[in-house]
Amino acid sequence: MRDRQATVPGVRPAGGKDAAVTVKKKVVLIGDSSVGKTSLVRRYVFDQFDDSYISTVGSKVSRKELSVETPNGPVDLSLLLWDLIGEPGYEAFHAWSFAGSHGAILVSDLTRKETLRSWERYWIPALEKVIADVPIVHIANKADLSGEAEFDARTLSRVVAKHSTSRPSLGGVDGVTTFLTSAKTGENVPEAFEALGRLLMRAPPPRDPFQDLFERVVAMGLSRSADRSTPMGVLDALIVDFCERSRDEFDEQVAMMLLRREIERAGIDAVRPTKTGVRRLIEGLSEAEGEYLDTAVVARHRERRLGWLSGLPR
Ligand SMILES: Nc1nc2c(ncn2[C@@H]2O[C@H](COP(=O)(O)OP(=O)(O)OP(=O)(O)O)[C@@H](O)[C@H]2O)c(=O)[nH]1
Ligand SMILES: [Mg+2]
Repeated sequence: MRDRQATVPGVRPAGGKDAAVTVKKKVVLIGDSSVGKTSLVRRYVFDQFDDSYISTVGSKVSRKELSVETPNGPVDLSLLLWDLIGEPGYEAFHAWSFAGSHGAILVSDLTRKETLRSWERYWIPALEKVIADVPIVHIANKADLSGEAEFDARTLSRVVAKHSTSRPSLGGVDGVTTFLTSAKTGENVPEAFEALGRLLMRAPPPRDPFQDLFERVVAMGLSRSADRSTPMGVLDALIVDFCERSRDEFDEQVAMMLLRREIERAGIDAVRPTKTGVRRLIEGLSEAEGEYLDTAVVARHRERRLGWLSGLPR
């Protein structure tokens, strides 16, 4: 995300009442597949719910405006909600997406305890590798299925307390950072997002102008060392490679839309990609890049990507 700084439309003395300030914040929604990340965003942004399940390929970004009370008056907050693929195999893409985030929403599924365990096993360490101490709101979703629950609010709080102690801004000084939600009924959904909004406004503004750049460099380093020994690993590398190399051409959202289209055209199931499917994607991406890049550059990209593929077993 390029525009990470607060935008201040209109001139207003600092600290005045009736503030006309809009602050933009990038928030990542993370957690295992099918915990309900997309459903939570859909409920919060559009007040809708859908029982069918379509796994998110790559990422989808939605925007939600809200007003947050601060000691200096109300602040208009624009949340850019990055809803990410929940498959932990997309390590490089996750690292790449985390860079520049101001906060996170960690989601688990109340009916599957392993989704809570994977916070500690995968999501929290992955996030901490890329970004510094950012506010996090912790959600156990599908509260409407309480009869099938495999853990409760106390277990959730215990897990959160364990990893919050070393991170001061996660301590929830002025409020709750854990929620039992239901994207289906809407229970606690706005409350959870609004709690993060308040935490974001409480946390100190980005201190270091090089922080974004630093996080991006860390993320790219992690992406390069990610496992490419499986079709999913190569697909993961391809997604980052395409997004990163099209940064000069167009916005990340556009890159992701293009990628999703090519992934679909290649007939790839992002949960179980095959070598043949990934090869088709490489050719599709070359074709797409041919529309706006030099032939020599397209050929270089294609060769590099086919090189990753050649490391895979037949
Ligand atoms: N009963 C119930 N079902 C839910 C709830 N939230 C989501 N679901 C269902 O759970 C399934 C998965 O939801 P998604 O929102 O697509 O999950 P996700 O975390 O985005 O999954 P990935 O994109 O694969 O990472 C869908 O069938 C949803 O309808 C909820 O609060 N209650
Ligand atoms: Mg999803």
